[in-house]
Amino acid sequence: MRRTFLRATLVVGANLAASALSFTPAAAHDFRAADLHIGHPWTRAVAPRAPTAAGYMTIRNAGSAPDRLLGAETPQAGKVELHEMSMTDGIMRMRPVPGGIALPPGQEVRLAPGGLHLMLIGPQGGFAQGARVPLTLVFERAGRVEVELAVEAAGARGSGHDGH
Ligand SMILES: [Cu+2]
Repeated sequence: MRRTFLRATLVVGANLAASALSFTPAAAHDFRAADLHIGHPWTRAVAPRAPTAAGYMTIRNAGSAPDRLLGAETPQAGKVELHEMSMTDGIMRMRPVPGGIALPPGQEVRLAPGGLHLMLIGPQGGFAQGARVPLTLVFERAGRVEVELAVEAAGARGSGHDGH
């Protein structure tokens, strides 16, 4: 009995931690390409006929030269666009980012819910929680970089909690 109670408490604690944006997950996965560090690329589970899915990650440019994310591709969606959210007349809208996402040297850029994100148009066959979606990021300087989006729960808001 006591053991069961303890376990339930731990689950509650994990959920609270996952709701904090600063939470650094044990399950995070990272990719490096030259001077770029790509932290925990993730997306949400979507149904087979969902029109879009969003992709999030952090990109840190540890080098001394600027770089730029020009676009992305995946075999599992019709196409991928770079989007940003902005408030217009009190309404959040998203629009394509012209010219790509600037990656200044020594800085980290966050693609996160409510801000910059990748928009996967026409995700094919849906994304199941726990799966990985292969993604090629195309950078001006670093070139093509292969990463994987971790598919998290449909309602996931922050980075990195994979639900186990
Ligand atoms: Cu979008």
